[in-house]
Amino acid sequence: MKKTICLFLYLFVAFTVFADNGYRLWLRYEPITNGPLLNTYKNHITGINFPGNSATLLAAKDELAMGLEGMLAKKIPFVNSVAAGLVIGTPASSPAIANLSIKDQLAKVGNEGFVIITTNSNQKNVTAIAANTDIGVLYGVFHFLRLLQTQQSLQRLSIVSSPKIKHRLLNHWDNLSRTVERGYAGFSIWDWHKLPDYIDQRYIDYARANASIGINGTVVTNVNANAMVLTKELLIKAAALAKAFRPYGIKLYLTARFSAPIEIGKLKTADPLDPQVKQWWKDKVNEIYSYIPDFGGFLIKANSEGQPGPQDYKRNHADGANMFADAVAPHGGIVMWRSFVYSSESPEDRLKQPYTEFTPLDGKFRENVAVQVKNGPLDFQPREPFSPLFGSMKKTPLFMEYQLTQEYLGYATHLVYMAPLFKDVLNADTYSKGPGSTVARVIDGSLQGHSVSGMAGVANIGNDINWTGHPFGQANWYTLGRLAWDHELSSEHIANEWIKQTFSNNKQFVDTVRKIMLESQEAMVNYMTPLGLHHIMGYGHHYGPAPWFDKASRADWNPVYFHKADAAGIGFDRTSKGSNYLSQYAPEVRSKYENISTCPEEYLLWFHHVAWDHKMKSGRTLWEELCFKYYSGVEAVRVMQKEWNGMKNYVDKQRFEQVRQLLAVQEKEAVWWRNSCLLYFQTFSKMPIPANYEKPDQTLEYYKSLSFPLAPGTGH
Ligand code: BDP
Repeated sequence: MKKTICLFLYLFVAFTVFADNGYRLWLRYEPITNGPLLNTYKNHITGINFPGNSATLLAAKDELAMGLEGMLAKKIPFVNSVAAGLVIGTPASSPAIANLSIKDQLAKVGNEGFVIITTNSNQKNVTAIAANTDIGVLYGVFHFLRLLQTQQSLQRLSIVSSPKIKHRLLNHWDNLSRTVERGYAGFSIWDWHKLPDYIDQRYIDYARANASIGINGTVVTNVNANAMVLTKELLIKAAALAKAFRPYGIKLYLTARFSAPIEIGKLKTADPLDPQVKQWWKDKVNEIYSYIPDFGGFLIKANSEGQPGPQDYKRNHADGANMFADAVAPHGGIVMWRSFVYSSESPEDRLKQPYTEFTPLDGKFRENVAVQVKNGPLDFQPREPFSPLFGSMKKTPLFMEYQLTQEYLGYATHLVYMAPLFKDVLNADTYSKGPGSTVARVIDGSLQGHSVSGMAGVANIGNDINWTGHPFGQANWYTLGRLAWDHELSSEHIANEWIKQTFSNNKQFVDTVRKIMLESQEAMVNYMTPLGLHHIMGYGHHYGPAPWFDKASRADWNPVYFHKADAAGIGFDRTSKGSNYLSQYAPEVRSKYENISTCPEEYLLWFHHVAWDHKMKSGRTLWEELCFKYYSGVEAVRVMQKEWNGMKNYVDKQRFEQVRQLLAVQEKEAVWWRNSCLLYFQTFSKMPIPANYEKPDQTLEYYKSLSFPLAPGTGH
């Protein structure tokens, strides 16, 4: 009997210590193992003075109680005393907060920000978490828990924090059938069948995770929209989701199918200038608000990749967007109109089309319309220059759209930390109002003085136990929220925060894993699309390399359209001698890229068709450099593997093993990318792969013969 109990206890301890399925994300609240620090926390926090009982404050209290109990291994009571270590609330909810002289700080933080300061009561240090609103308090509580999880001192805090961007959003490309377009982490977490009566705990945990990083909106349906979500039955289900999210400050948005008035409204047209159509949308919107009083608004993909839109009726994007804007305006809703458009009829360089269609409409959109722009001009490639729309549309608020799901970045099998990619675009200078007109200032609204601002990430979330498939995919979700809150945070800082909360505060672990993360994007660029190559992946599913593919129904879906390799060289000439895409940028940007000698080599083949024997800065020829880059990409993954293997003792067995296996797949696929791309491009360059490199172990014919009919992410 005794033995059985011992064995049980042993297994229990072993399981809790060594297994972590990743479900808790960065909100793990593990016991703090640093003894002296734990003691200072315990001495400091003996009770919580936190009056108030709104749904949001109750959520904050629950989170705090759970977090503190987990980290301090002790229940911390809620007390009336103001000297017990923590006082929390708004001036309205908490007399203790109302008594503090923090008016100046509170005046700075607006409706969502918070103040965390160290004050004194009866000679005891007290931490005050204060805000103007309940949601500000919740954000403050999450920030405080982050300080503890990352083991910061509580001695002299003076934090005044508010979001730089107003709408901080996830975009789910989730279908009502629960497949996820470009989703690699299982099925959709929205269980439409069981809604509205069954509220899965996942919805609450999703809301907690989002609130912890400041995300305040979610578009729950695919941009390739299904009109059915606008029917009463589905709207009632959506309302149940909105209700679950509400205490966490998260608004629900939907995608609207432009042709819905025909499909579900039985009208003959969806013409945005038709009075009946306008009325149909007004009625529909009123109905939505009757179920969801704080409905956020619509995200719309129109006249793109076969989706219906205003151009079907010879109207333009502004006509379309404004119709929706007028319908949601009385309720305070917004319209996010996507600029990701390109037409099959236009022979124009595909990269030029969004600018060509949207720039003339600048100033023609209603005030509650934002144009949502993908970070780059093409489509979420491992590396892209910034979209020229960020510099050209000055009168329209522009939302940033990033893709967290790794459609073009190795699915959920490759480790790639996207903060450097996101920051690269944010830091880019558009010069639209002179030097310093960075994309960050465009999208936070400060450059042009817009009060509406937004940043969205196409979610990488599914019903996999750890939400994102790859344990490191969680870092990209985390990054989106943190950067939308404060785009000045560095990639290093965000990585540190995430690693410490998600895994461990151990310095060696943090330093090694941060290095892996920070180098991961460059590694991927090198083994997939170095030197400015782009869009050379498999057709349709976008899995793996297929630079040879030329059978798509439209030219600009073919990799050969994008790399233009021939006997003379490789790359897409987008200078004034080529497609003149560069004319869409300010002169300062244009001239830098136009000139092959000043064009950064990381974008060389994005902008120029370059001879195989062109001398690169390294002294190598272009062909040799291409080989060098592809081989370095693979080498970098091998280094990542070695470094991760050295982390075995610092991480739970389950996640260690997952990452180890995934890195092995990544290495294999990096080799596949390298070999097939080089063997294919070699058919044009006719130059040898330098002898000191390992030789491709398969032929080009073999790589070409591979097919992937079951690749995930393409179901509808
Ligand atoms: C492309 C995806 C496609 C999306 C489209 C979009 O392949 O599935 O519908 O982007 O953003 O990259 O609308």
